[in-house]
Amino acid sequence: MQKKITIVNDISGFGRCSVTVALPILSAMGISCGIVPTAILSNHTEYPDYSMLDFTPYMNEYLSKWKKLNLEFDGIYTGFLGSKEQIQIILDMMAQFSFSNRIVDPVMGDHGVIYDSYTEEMCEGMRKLVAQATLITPNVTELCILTNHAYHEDIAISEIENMCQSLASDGPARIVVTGIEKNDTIGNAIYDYGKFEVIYTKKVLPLRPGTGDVFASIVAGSSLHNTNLKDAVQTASDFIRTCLETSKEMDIPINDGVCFEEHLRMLTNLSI
Ligand code: PXL
Repeated sequence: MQKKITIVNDISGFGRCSVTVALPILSAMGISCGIVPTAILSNHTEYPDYSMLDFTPYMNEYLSKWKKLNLEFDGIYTGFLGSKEQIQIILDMMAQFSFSNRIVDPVMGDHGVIYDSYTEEMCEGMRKLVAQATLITPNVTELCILTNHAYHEDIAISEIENMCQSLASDGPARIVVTGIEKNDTIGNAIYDYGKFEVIYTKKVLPLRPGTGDVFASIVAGSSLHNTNLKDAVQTASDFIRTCLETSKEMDIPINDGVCFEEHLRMLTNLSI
């Protein structure tokens, strides 16, 4: 049976992030995707200027039609949210559609900085959403926000493990912490039902926006395919390293994100 996932994320018209990353990656992984847009942007917010239409007022009507169609999914995968009200809408969706895989990428910030559009109330709401997830993929900044831990450079691995344990105690049993920078390597920590380990890969500069979306999309697809979490993380980090090398060779502007199109075939046989 083909697996089906609902992607709840923004549509950024340009700049390889959110839906324009999740849809091709999950499709390449053989998963059928439904889309619930949270916002429509001309381009992502790392560019100097952008326009954004918040989709909140349309979401309940949109989802009522899905309900009428009796749509059923194996999973939900949420990313960038456009308003605090969307958190309750997603919690209601989780109750109504009973997704067995609930993957939350708590997109809130990076490198110690919270994104422009994120308020403290939204961070609070994100803590509630994360508590309902089966798997989450925060970066180090987001892990700190979720656990009310002060962010600092050179965070110790033991601090990351403690934060994972505290989040998992009343929330997701599986956590992948992305982008742990250590000299010329990048680590990804895996917390899988109490077992904790970190795998490192060579850092390919420059780092690019949308990398977290590529990572979370592969981990989400692997979760639907019941792939072992460590193997999923290894696949995601190998894929990203390859794509970052190509992005550099092709001289893709940093804000245009991770050039993944050339390598999608690396993901097509994973489910077989
Ligand atoms: O990649 C995360 C992301 C998602 N959506 C929007 C963003 C960003 C990061 O900048 O701006 C709109």
